[in-house]
Amino acid sequence: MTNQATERVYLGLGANLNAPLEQIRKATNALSEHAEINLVASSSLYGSKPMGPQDQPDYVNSVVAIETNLSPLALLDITQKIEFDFGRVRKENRWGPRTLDIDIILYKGEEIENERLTVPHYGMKTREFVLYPLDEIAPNLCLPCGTELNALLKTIDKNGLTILASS
Ligand code: ROI
Repeated sequence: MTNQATERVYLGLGANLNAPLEQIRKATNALSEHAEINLVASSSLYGSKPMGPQDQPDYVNSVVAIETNLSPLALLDITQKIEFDFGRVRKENRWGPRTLDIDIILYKGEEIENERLTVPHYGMKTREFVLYPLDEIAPNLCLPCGTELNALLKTIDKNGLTILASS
């Protein structure tokens, strides 16, 4: 039996430009093909309303679980390289549309705080497009702060979140 909270790493994927469904599928593939990443679960692909400015397309979001011996920052280098390979341009507008976003949501039950990375992801507790896909692949998960995923889900509206496709 593996302990999903302390052995797994959870990544949130999001895209709302350039055929976002395909972006998420290809990014998931790129992760699974990496020699030091073992993809162990991936959620359905969800359609979600944009958080932030509404004058941008709806998003496609998913959450995947991986097992890896990579350090958090080595993993961040890899996820950022995949983002850039997929044509992501880091613009000034933090809340604007994007071709591909890969966020480290949870890393083996650890709390990480440095200038490049904050884990758990600072927005995860309020984002329906993270919590519901996460629940699909890690039901009954407990966050490092002790909060139960089930308790968070009770407080977060689905806000039109829909399943678009299986992974
Ligand atoms: N909104 C949704 N629905 N999904 C995202 O992945 C997402 N990513 C972002 C912002 C701009 C906050 N809004 C989002 O970076």
